[in-house]
Amino acid sequence: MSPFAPPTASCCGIVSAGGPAAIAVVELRGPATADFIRRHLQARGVSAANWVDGDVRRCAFVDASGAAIDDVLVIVHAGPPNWHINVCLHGNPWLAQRCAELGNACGLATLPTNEAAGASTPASLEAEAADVLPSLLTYRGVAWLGRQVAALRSAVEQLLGEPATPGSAAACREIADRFEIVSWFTKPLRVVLAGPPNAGKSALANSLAGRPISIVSDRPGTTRDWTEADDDVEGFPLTWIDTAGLREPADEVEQAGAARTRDVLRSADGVVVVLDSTAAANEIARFVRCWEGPLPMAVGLNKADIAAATPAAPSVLPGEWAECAVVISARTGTGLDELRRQVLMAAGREPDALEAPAAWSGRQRRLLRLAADSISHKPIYKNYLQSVAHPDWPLPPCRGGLRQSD
Ligand SMILES: Nc1nc2c(ncn2[C@@H]2O[C@H](COP(=O)(O)OP(=O)(O)OP(=O)(O)O)[C@@H](O)[C@H]2O)c(=O)[nH]1
Ligand SMILES: [Mg+2]
Repeated sequence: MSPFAPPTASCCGIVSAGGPAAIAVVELRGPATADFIRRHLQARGVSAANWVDGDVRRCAFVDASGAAIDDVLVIVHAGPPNWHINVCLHGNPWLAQRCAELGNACGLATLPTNEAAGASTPASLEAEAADVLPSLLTYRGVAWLGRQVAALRSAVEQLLGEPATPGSAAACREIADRFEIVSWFTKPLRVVLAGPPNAGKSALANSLAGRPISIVSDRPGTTRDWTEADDDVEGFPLTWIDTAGLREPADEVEQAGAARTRDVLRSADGVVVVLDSTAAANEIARFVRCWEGPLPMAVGLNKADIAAATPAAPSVLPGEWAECAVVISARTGTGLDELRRQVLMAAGREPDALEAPAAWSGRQRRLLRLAADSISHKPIYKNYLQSVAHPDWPLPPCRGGLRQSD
């Protein structure tokens, strides 16, 4: 079926693969979807009567009595009267099953099995998005991908309507390169909290995680092994890793703890250095001098609640550390949001990039790069571009063994 052909009957089914995942996706199509929306989706914000193609809407998913079942995101691929929506639920298989059953009860037949989860070649951008949705870890990721279906299609249509120029090739490459954004939502950013003993790393880890993951004590050398906690920072998944303090080890166990900290530092995406801003300036300077890790994403000047009005720490930090220093208190929570923002910025999680069209599958990325490389052969360029937006489009003459399933 062409991705643009109106559905002939109302149907629904689970289109995400079975098994554990962050998100489960149920697809509903056809006029009877209106009944499902009326009975089972309570929009938070714009009412369903005003939804338009390309919208991503947050709703309460409720049963027939109005009792809440889940908090969901609805991607509107097509509005009334021939609705086509994806309901993105938390990845519990029971929730997806319940959603599909309630769809059936509203007169939506079960989707033909070849269109349900596991079909190897996506027939449309919508189906290709449904393949990726379950691996996204936050609703911000789901909302981003939901909007991308319309954004990618319209970017491709715009390129097809313009003369093929070097600027068009550059635009194709930019869209292809934004494929990286998928990993922002599928792989949590791993950020180590490192610093001298007693700086407040564990207290900070607990505050950031919102629950006690590490023992806090005024005895230096308390943390011996690393612990980690998942966080959702403005919709970006992130894992904080609390580590043993770094100093000349007092004993063998502490030495082993410091060695583990160095191992974790090597495999992480970045580090936040935590310093006790009430410590003597020469102690802080000595720690900075001996630091062998990467340039910090942020420096947390901790214990602001008891620090002097003008603590010594900032004045002894090298320029690059001072630039990313944030005054914080793990105890009161002061400065923690700013610290989180600083980390996101250092990791290049640019909210503006989410507004631009992006490839979200390896197939799309490869075709966009092939289109850019073929810019001087207009028919081939256009054929590759058509294939980006229409996965079932007959492929252009093969270069480099591109298969339908790539
Ligand atoms: N006033 C104040 N005290 C803090 C703050 N953060 C931590 N502390 C105290 O500082 C001491 C050390 O805190 P920890 O979190 O255990 O320090 P750590 O850096 O994990 O220490 P090690 O595990 O030994 O490396 C404890 O007594 C905490 O209560 C803060 O923001 N303000
Ligand atoms: Mg600790």
